[in-house]
Amino acid sequence: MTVLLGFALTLLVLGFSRGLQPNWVREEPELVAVPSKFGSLWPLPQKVQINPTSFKLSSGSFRISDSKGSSAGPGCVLLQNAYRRYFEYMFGSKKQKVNKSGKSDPSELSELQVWITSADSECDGYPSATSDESYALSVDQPVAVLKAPKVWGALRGLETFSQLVYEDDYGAKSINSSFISDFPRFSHRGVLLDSSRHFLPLKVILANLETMAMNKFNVFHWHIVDDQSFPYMSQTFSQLSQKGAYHPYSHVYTPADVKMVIEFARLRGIRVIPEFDTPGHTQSWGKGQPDLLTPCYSGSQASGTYGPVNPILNTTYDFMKMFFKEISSVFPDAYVHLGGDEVDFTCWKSNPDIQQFMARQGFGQDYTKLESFYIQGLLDIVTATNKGYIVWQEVFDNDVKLKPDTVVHVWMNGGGCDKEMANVTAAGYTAILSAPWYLDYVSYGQDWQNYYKVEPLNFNGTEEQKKLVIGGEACLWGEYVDASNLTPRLWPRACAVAERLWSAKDVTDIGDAFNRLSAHRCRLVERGIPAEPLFSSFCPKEYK
Ligand code: CP6
Repeated sequence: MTVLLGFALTLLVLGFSRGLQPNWVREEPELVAVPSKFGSLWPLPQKVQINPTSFKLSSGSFRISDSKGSSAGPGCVLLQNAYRRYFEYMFGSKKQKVNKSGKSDPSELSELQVWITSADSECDGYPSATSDESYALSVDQPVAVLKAPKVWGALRGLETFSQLVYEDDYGAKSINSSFISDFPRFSHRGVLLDSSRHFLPLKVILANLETMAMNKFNVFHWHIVDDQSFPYMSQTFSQLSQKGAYHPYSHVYTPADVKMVIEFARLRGIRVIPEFDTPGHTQSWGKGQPDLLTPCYSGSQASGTYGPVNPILNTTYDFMKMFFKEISSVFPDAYVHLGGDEVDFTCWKSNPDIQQFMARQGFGQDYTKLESFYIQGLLDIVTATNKGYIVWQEVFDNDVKLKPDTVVHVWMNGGGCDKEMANVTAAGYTAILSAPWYLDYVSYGQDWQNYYKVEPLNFNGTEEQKKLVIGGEACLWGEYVDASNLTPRLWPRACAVAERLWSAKDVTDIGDAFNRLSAHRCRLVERGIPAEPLFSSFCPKEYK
């Protein structure tokens, strides 16, 4: 038996090596990364001019400092933190001797001055959907200057500056004379992580936020709870995580944990948008909140299993009122994500009380009407907490009455989602796109190129409609992802989405993207992020 199997395998291997490969092996392009004229910049800034003149940077004398006219001074913790962070990314954490000769070397760049130009730097605020992330960077003698209206632009510009620094052939840090002016194409550039299918330790979430900042992402969509577990520790309903988390102490996010995520993200110009997905995807809620879920029936008997949130009880809405009141005060962002996806009607259909309610309301057999009834109630509750909301596309598809500033999150049909984008924006709603960017789905080869080639505005619609597309999100659902594989699965594949959402529409040269992304990925590895390789390659500093 073993011999036979071995023989069959040998044949298979021989077959493959004789050119009988399936075409997914042969189609792999033979790309070798070569230097791009844009170096390792990622995502590519809107306007880039890199000149041949180069300056040396020495860790002993180089400084990042507040410019004289800046509205953010030494008291701006956000900027001081960022200066330290980027100094270490450029030079490492080892202190080197200060150059005490006093003579200034004309080929050396000694300073980067950061100049916040608007009277309100927003240093102590939270980033928002309308934050100004623009900046202008001039790298020239005698000092480099980074000008930005707000701290958010300064953060993006510091990342860009750090990406311009390279090691010359003798190992000395250098930077070329450069002029860059930059701003994002889309304002909503997100990454979804799912901490319910697997608990994600705080360290993993923070490392991901750090990597998001390196790619100018600005929204962390925290799909924090789902069917499988409820790791959010609620202060109002402690039983939810007590009973619903994988482990009541080790696999929960305490209020202090959540605060830390929010502050860590803020310091990097990243919004934290939590998703509390209802009425479906709520099995874990039921464990700590009796009567919240719908009892399913088999025949005339309750079967002991539960379905979506029970939409016909007043207690459901009382609970949601208190729960979202807490959420609205814990999470500072102006938006919460309310889910509303993939509601399975089987259980609702089986329940006699629900059937009776349907009849009384005149819903007939149309369970989308019941779903809408629930969502409508929920939206009113959340509106009363002064938050805006994002919902998955089904909520729009089911004709729920939405506030005009509702954001509809399009996730279905991958490349065939153009119709949905057209419909959502034709109805006047803002949209974010995720359908082509499900990064938990893995396949052989350079799938980043498929993410890269997406053009979010390639749907039939007016200019007015296109303006309603505020961005997109790369989604890493958690069924097959935990702390062991999250980072290399997400990076550098999410980088493709980052550039599509930040850079100009005509930045589509896949060869140049490959060259820059190869170098950018090596930089991620150098910075301690275990990002997977794009293809056969080596990094200058991978051997340690
Ligand atoms: N979980 C939740 C999921 C998904 C959705 N919502 C999902 C569906 C299809 C694919 C991947 C993920 N795992 N809550 C849909 C938005 Cl292919």
